[in-house]
Amino acid sequence: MKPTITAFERSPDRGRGLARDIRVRWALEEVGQPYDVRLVSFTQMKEPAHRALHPFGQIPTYEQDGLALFESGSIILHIAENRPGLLPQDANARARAITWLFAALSTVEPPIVEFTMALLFERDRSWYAERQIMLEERVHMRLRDLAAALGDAQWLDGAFSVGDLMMVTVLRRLESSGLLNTYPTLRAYIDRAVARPAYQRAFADQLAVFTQSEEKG
Ligand code: GTB
Repeated sequence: MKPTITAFERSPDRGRGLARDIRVRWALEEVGQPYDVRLVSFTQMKEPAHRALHPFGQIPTYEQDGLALFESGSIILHIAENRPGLLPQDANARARAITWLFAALSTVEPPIVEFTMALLFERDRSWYAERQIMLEERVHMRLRDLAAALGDAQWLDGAFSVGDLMMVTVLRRLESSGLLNTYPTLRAYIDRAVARPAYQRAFADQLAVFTQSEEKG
């Protein structure tokens, strides 16, 4: 059975690859697994039928053969563990790739999300400018260390893995902020990753959903 994932019926990012179903789409494309997509509105996401799949009423979810998962990290790890292409065979290398997946989610993503959410929703607050300096520096701290860890390598640890996939989707959230401008190796890392045919297909499919929703009005 093909897996079914959920995605925004009309994504607030206008299909620019920022909603987290891109991670799942990209992982499925990398391993060559066809899938179906069920689109959900913001209202449907909070209804019992969707909450039965996702306790927090969000996307993405993943269903296949009686298994239902939520959390993009858990979903892409499941995909990577069940089909070749995103995790190395060697046990230690595999553990390190999974470590980068966790690092992306628990060490790099939180300051990026906090920074970008403040940009979007807190601009009118009296304390915005002062706080943003601190949030920006927290992001830079992670970007500096990540750039040092990557060095001149193509990927974070050997071959492209689930860790790179997650890290790149996390970093892409900074695209419009300009914060990546002073990290040429991270810029090249992201560009290398998004040039992968699997990413291109995932992006095009996500964008098509938004374009079609606009056409319907
Ligand atoms: N930790 C969960 C995971 O990794 O799967 C987080 C899931 C999550 O945040 N889902 C968001 C959602 O369903 C969509 S991706 N939000 C609706 C809600 O909570 O009611 C987050 C997102 C949304 C929009 C943009 N954007 O417009 O740029 C970027 C990211």
